[in-house]
Formats: sequence, structure tokens, C-alpha cells
Amino acid sequence: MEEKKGFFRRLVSGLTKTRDNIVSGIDAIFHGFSEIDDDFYEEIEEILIMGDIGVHATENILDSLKQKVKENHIKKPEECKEMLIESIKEQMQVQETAYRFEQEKSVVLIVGVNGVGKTTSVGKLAGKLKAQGKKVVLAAADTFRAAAGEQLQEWANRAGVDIIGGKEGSDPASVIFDAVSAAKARNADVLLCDTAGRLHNKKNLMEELRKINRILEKEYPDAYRETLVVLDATTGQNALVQAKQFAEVTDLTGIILTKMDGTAKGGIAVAIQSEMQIPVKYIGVGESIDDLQKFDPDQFVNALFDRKDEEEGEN
Ligand SMILES: Nc1nc2c(ncn2[C@@H]2O[C@H](COP(=O)(O)OP(=O)(O)OP(=O)(O)O)[C@@H](O)[C@H]2O)c(=O)[nH]1
Ligand SMILES: [Mg+2]
Repeated sequence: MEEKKGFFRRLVSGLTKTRDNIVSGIDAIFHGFSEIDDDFYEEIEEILIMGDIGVHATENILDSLKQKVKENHIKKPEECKEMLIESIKEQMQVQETAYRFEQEKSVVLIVGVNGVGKTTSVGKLAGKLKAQGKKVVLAAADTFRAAAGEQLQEWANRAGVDIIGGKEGSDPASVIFDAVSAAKARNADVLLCDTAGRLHNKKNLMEELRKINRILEKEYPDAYRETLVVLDATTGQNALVQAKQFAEVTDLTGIILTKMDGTAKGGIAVAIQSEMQIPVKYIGVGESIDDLQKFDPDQFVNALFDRKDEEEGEN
């Protein structure tokens, strides 16, 4: 009987293309250079930027690396690989409080442009919370796209949780209103709200989010608020642009980075946190219900460099 691959192994295999994109180049530099000089640093810089790690994070990583090399009196390029790995990890620290919403009565708003994986992530998150024994209610506030409600209904069935929806074309804010009433009446632990990725235009989309936020503030003031923007890792630097646009209309508290499986642009996980100062809280590595996990920077970098993770357990 074949045992299901652990999440770490799936992450390692999912990051194959990103690894080919970043790590093989870095290894070549470590072996190709005989001393640590400006050319050596420039080559590393180029690889990190080409690997979607972003200018901001790359600068920080190089500064930190140079300092470590100096402090430790390192002379040989191959000796500073561990230091580079450490410097990358430093860019992505998730605070202890990142998952407070799981412990409190909370409302989680999921936002993002169309097709990034919002509905799928709501479904997967519902499954995880339900497995922890939480009472979960879903709000199907994407009333714009035909069949969006049915898609979320399927996830609700899969996860075994309640769902509140509205008719196609109905007001998303009124679905949120109804869902809040249901969450209160049913004493839900977590209300998870799926939203539309596309309305008639971007202005409408942002206006709708403001309206939803007003309803939540007014009707559910005692619930702990979490707003997660879903970003598709395969879009690389574009994901960063999207995050910035959503940050203008709503207080983002975290990022869900999807489609990390099979993309060469996984380095974006580092870029986004460094640039936005918003933590990646979950990553998606596939389409099934257990393919969403909490983001662990150490685990991520270990998987990227294909090193053994200290704790290969699920998280
Ligand atoms: N490979 C892979 N596919 C994913 C992942 N997350 C979501 N998808 C797929 O991406 C596609 C779009 O996902 P949805 O959840 O419908 O995206 P959405 O953001 O809700 O889209 P709209 O409702 O149209 O705005 C689906 O085919 C999902 O199965 C992931 O982590 N990995
Ligand atoms: Mg959707």
C-alpha cells in the first residue's frame, strides 16, 4: 500500500521548477567561483532577482550575507551556502499571532482577483478548521460569476460545513449580512467569506469590498477580523501588484499563496513578504482539500534547497 506523500515531500516536488530556477544557478556560482568578490555577489544577486525573489528582498539578503561572511571570516564561496540559506529565511518570519483567528470567534474575508484560487482556498481552509473541531460557516458572497455559489456549495459538502448563499446577481453585502446572522445564531467559531474576483470593473470590485467591510464592522464588531488576499504564485511579480491594490482598500492581515506546485516563480513568496511586510500564512500546492498548509519559512527554504526538514510532520 502506498503511503500518501507528506506535505513536505509534496512541497519539495512542487518546488522543482523554482529550485531549477534559483538553486541550481546558485550552486553553480558556489562551485564556479574560487573567491568571494564583487562578481560573486553580483552573480548571486542576478539569480535571486531572476528567481522572482524581488529587488527589495534580494538587497536585504545580500546585505545579511555579506555581514555574515565578514563576521565569520569566510574565504571560500562554498562555505557561505548555509549563510545564504539563513539570510533567505530571515526575510520571511511569521509572527506567533498569525493564526490567532483560529483560536477566537472570527470572521475571515478572502479577497483576490479572478481565478487565483479564492473559492478553492476557502474550501480547503474550511476543511482544516472543521478537522480541528471548529464550527465553520461559509458565506458565498461571489454572486457575480454564474456557478460560483455551486462551486462553494461543493466545497461545503466536502468539508462538512454550513453555507449561506444568495441568488446569482444578488447583493454580496446582503449575503454577508445574512451569513453574520447565521454565524451568530449558530454560534460559529469561524465565518469564512468567499468574494468575487471580478465585477463589472475594478472600481466596482473595490467598492464592494468596502461595503462588505462596513457590514462586518457594524454587524459583527466582536469578531476577530482576518483579511487574506489570495495570490497566484504563477503570476510572479504581478501578484505583488495585486497585493498592493487590495492593500489600498482593505487592511490585509495575510496572504494565501496558491499554485506553488509546478511554478518556477515560487521565489515570489520571499518577495511579497519582504516588500509588503504582510506574512504569507498559507500556501496551496494542489487542488485537493489537504493541499493547503500553513506557511513555514524554514520548511519552505529547506524544501527549496531540497534539504531534509527537521520536522517532517504535517502542520
Ligand atoms: N495546481 C493548483 N491549482 C489550484 C490551487 N488553488 C486553486 N487552484 C485551481 O485554480 C483554479 C481557480 O480556482 P478558484 O478557487 O475557482 O479561483 P477563484 O479565485 O475563486 O476564481 P473566481 O471565483 O473566478 O474569481 C481551479 O481550477 C483550482 O482548482 C493550487 O494551490 N494549486
Ligand atoms: Mg471563486
